[in-house]
Amino acid sequence: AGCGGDDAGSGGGDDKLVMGFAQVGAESGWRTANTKSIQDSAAKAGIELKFFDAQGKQENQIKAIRNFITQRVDVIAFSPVVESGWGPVLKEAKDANIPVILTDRAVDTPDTTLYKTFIGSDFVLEGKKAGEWLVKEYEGKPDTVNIVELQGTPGAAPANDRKEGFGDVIKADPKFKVIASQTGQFTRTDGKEVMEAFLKAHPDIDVLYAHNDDMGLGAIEAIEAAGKKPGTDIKIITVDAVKDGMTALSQGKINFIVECSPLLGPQLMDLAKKVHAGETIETRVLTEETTFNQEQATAALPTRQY
Ligand code: GYE
Repeated sequence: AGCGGDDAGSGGGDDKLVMGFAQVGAESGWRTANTKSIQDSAAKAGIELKFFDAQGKQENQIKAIRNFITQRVDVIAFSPVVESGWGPVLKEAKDANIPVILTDRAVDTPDTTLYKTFIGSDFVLEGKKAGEWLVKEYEGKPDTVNIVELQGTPGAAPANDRKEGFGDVIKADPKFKVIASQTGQFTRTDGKEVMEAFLKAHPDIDVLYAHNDDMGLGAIEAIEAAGKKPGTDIKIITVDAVKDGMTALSQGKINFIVECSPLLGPQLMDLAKKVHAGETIETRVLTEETTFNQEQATAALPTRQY
């Protein structure tokens, strides 16, 4: 890594780019697919990857980034657990002249010179797509629609933005009522637990909006255990479109999924190489995504990569 003679004696004389990557954790099927994409594409691109799993904790990620700075990696990439609190450590990386690439999730620091680019989805748009499906589904039906919401990790960009986008669309019609909204931490276990509590407190739930497939899948277990039919008695909208989610959608247990692609690895490696070579890159790289209803899920499943 690096330039100049600091690789002398390393044997092959190759100057491999070294990337430090601080991952959120392993909370969901999405995350597992994302980690695999990053590891596979680093290997393919000939990039040496120092991979760190922060187990859902911002403090762990900050420590990992400081370690990467001390080790003088060529590029630091990470998916910030939450949006706030990154100013100081990003400043340290900048002062050390190590470029930072944000992947998947955004930070809220106003100083955008602290990172080179942000690659990932538009989570507000995902929330809007979920809301738009719901508005269509209940078009011409005047009755109140009781909605419960399972939010992602508190403070995480996809949790904040998916809530916002959805809320913005459904607020246009007062018949849509969010009667309960709580975090399910993006995990199946919490999704199930919180849904159990929702079901006990509210006998009249029409719709569940879950910020990811895993929480939706956990909630399905709770709904079935309560003697109700997921997808029929309670309509379910989720985000991600991982294989397990798509399977449930094609079985009629979920009604609509907004896709969020975890396959960010190839683009990340490409951008890292460009940044390292001193090329200017776009400061925002958006992921291309679609949505799935039940028929579309059935058609897409056989070739689904994750
Ligand atoms: O939707 C969820 C994961 O940051 C986009 O994190 C990602 C989200 C994804 O835990 O399943």
